[in-house]
Amino acid sequence: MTAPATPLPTPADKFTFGLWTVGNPGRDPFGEPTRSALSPAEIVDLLGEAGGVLGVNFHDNDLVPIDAAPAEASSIKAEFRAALDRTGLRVCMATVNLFSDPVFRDGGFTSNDADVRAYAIHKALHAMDLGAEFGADMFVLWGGREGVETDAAKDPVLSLDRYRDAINTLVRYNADKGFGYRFALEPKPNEPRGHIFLPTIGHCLAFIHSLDDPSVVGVNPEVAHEQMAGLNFSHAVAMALWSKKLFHIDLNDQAGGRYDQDFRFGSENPKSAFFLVKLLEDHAWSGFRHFDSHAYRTSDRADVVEFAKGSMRTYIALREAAKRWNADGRVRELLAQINAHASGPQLDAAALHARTFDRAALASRALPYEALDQRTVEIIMGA
Ligand code: GLT
Ligand code: MN
Ligand code: MN
Repeated sequence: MTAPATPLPTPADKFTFGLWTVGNPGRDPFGEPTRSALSPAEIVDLLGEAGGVLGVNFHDNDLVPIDAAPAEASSIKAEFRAALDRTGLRVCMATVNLFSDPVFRDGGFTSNDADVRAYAIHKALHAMDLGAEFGADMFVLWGGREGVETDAAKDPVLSLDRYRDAINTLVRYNADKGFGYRFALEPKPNEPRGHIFLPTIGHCLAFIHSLDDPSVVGVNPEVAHEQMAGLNFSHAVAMALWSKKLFHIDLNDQAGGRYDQDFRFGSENPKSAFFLVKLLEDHAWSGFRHFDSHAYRTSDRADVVEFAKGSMRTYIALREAAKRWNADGRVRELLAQINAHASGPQLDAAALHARTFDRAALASRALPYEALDQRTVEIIMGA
């Protein structure tokens, strides 16, 4: 049996990459870079080479260094724009770096220092200007430094007030300027802080309802981040979908609850990646599929191109597998058996109170989940 052909990626697939992902030079906490740094324009060209990519995303300082003089900023922007024009890529999402500079050593929006909090908001407003200049309409907020190592440092309730006030300010600026951004909060439980505020999707969803205008704020779940918290990523995404708050997604992979590995999507847990893709496709989710991952530190530029291609190929292969799963005769037969009693009358307390049940009969209805899971694994493997 020959494996089914995997369609090539096209911009309609809405695949995007960050400048910091394919541009990652291979630095880690223990070692220096293993690849040479690429300019923003060179990164766009690399993505153009990968083929079928819709767009590129950036932090303010991925594009314009934090200390750049105005002339340097304009020439970087001009080169970047020329690269977008020659590759046909667009900017889909912008974000702000509130984690690299030492000024943010104790956080930005939740720093104990009012001047640092003010600077963080100022920097985010300027990052919104920059993203809007390139047509971005999605703004991600990853608060990697918003947290503590010791709970002696901050009152976490006060910190949430400060976090909320900062986001309210960005949302008001967005409305005043007519930028049309939607904001996506990205949780992570730890790293680089010992404990990060808003550690999971559930925390973010609850927090959003405290905002003055929750309508323009949603979430950006990242595979690795929920898995670091030991959670089922598809369930986190389902909660966001169910709440109509899945604004963006960061696709990558992770081997268990360790440091954030940002591996290529589907490279570590293809089965959970399958269920994620199936969930997004079954619910016709229309957002950007952003690969927030980087190539192994051992890769050279050519292998980084393979990494980018592979990320998209895996998504498409899993989407094709999900179609096969939905159409598969054996799957349908098993689902029909499993769901034979799935619908019932409307819930009514009086009727339920009075009803009698045959517990033994209910407990003996067939649930062939082993057979269903095995069939799933075989479909994923193309067996
Ligand atoms: C950083 C982090 C990512 C976030 C990026 C957006 S920055 O690379 O590890 O998960 O999505 O700020
Ligand atoms: Mn991310
Ligand atoms: Mn990550």
